[in-house]
Amino acid sequence: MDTQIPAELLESFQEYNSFIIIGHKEPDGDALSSQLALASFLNRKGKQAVPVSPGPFDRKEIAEKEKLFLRHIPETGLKESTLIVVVDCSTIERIGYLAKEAEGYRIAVIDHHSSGETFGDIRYIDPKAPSVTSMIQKIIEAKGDALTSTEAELLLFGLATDTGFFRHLESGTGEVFKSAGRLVDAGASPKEVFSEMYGNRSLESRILLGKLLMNAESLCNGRLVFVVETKEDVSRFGKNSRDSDFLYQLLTGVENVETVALLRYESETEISVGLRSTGKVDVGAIAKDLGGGGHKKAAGFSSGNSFSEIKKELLHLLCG
Ligand SMILES: [Mn+2]
Repeated sequence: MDTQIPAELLESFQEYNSFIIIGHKEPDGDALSSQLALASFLNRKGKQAVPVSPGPFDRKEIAEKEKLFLRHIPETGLKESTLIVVVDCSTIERIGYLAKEAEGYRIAVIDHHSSGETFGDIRYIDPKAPSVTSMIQKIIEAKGDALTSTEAELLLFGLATDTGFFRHLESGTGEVFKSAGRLVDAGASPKEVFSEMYGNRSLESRILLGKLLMNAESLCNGRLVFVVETKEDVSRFGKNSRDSDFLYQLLTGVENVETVALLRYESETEISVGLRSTGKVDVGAIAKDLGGGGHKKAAGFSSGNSFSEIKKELLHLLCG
């Protein structure tokens, strides 16, 4: 039985006239598409809805969308009549500096993460939802509204992002395909969404991929694959050449592998760690223990430790 949309949320979409729609920092296709589709829906209902994102828009497939977002909550002084909607965030920290700007507003949360802290005044949380865009689709369809083709395209983009173009879905998820079918009928093109997500990459991004693969390490009798993107890689190829989805796709396909860890130099004081599981290991729980978060099969955290210290930590947790 999936989670129903709280009546309070649907009522607030009627009652309020002004909405600020916020997604997480380092945005992805699910967060941004959820924001844009919900804003589009509310705007055509005669409301004023503004998408705000803390950025940065580093991921290649979303760079084009940056211009559609404000980077700060507009100072209108209308806190009482404005509802903030936070999407795809398990904690308020995920919206970065916007958390401070959001103080004093009423907040609704729409999210599908299984872990996190309770925040916000109205909460629509469905850990079974494959993406937040699928929850937004439910909201739009709840009152029998038809989707516009732009909304349908956005919603398919978000769904495709969080399901790895449907390859993370298991049996019993026929509903997801039925709702995807409605998106395609409403004008979304899987072909276009696919090339938006995976096409148009630089040759540098492929060379970086080759270099990372060359240096990938097999640990714990092959159960863990460990990849490091060094400071030198970042200065040679730039962060725009990153294509982690494709790297994970290749490495989770290695025989006997249970976890893939991708460590990347972000700055002198920060290394980001992405974790992917083929199913046996709950990387969401591991990331949470180390100060991050995510899902059972895809999670991450940031660390101030060195590459070798993080490696030691992960070996202890995953191979102990
Ligand atoms: Mn998501």
